[in-house]
Amino acid sequence: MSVCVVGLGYVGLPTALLFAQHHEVVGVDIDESRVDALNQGTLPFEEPGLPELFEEVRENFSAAVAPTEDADVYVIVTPTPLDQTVDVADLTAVRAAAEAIGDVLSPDDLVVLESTVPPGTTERLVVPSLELGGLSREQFDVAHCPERAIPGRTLDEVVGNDRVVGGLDVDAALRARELYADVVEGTIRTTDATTAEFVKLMENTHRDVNIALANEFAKIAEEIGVNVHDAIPLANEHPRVDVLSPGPGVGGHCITIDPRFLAQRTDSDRLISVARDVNDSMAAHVLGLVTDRLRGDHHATITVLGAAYKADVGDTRETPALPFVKLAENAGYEVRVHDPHVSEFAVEPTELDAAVLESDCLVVLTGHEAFADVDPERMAELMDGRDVVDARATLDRESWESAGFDVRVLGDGR
Ligand code: SAJ
Repeated sequence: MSVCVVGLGYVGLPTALLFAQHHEVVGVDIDESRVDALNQGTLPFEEPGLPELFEEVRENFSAAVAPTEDADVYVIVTPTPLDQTVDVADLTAVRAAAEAIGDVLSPDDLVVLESTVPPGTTERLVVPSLELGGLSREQFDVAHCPERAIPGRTLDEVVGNDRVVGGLDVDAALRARELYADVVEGTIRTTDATTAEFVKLMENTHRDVNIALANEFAKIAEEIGVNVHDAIPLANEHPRVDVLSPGPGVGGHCITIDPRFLAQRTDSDRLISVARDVNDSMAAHVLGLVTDRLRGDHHATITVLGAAYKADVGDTRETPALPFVKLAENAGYEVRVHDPHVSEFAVEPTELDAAVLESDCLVVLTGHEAFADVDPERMAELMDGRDVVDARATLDRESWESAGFDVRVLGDGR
């Protein structure tokens, strides 16, 4: 069997390389430089295990800028961003991929959509786009198999997690299940395409709403004089409670966006929309903690530790650091950003010592393990101020306080 994976991003490329352990795979991307680099043996981003897998499957994998007609199976893994002007999914890339596949599609081929989409998209957009190539719906199979992998553990999760496959009909679901069974060790459940689309959006919306709840608990704890980081583990001892961790907001390409894909299809989204707003409000809340520390000195210099959207990854998509930096700059602060995982991050300087030199306040926005190892004594030598706001409860408070710092942790009202 020959597989063509369209979209070589954070999920598409690892998935394509996993398929290449079993099949001939052509990976397609509109970014010519990415295609050239891959054909010359260079990976476009970091992901644990990916270099080793790439090396192993090089003979079975090639990259191209357009789908090949030789494939029997096509998998679409293109981005589905939010069109911010109208708050609905921008399905341009999915439509373009389906139309390009439609041009080369043969009878009996299988097309699988992995991209996260609003309910109904597989049936109402993917199928008609494929049909533009000349075949009709009865001549090919279509299924939706939403990805469930978390960046930083993509390979382990693609292989290990259970999956849901929704077919436009039973045959399509069974064929798609067979395809994924080559690489997925978890259980693969079959359903219809729209249910599979809904399931994916429910998963990320569930996480967003639960993070919002943790963030609201953090704000309440500050008001009532309690440390939420003491309270959460105690609440989580209840067998049916699992409170997540508060933070400066929710980032990443999925959780910030997917709840809106549900909202665009319904008016029954009150809780979902409020949760989004709560999470979006956290950058301003953290800035409020900073302003309290700096006692209104709006000319102070702030050093942000962490540009990535979450711990120990180099991914800055939808990072809460960006709104925080914008708000802080608008308030008059000079802001520097340091992130050891994000070398290309546009804000200079990126070296820690230079970033903190003569700074008045440190603000931890990402819980990178590396930040737990930062030496507070060294920071005290370099900085002018002694204020720290830790929005991820990452630093060892005692050692920073012994070095003379005044540490404020998000959610600690004591
Ligand atoms: N976060 C918190 N508190 C928490 C957990 C997370 O503030 O307790 C923040 C993180 O710092 C980050 C954001 O939420 O900014 C999202 O991080 P995440 O680790 O929860 O999720 P993602 O976006 O990296 O990956 C999610 C996963 N979905 C779920 O866990 C339901 C992943 O399984 C999906 O495959 C992925 O979205 C996707 O592509 O849809």
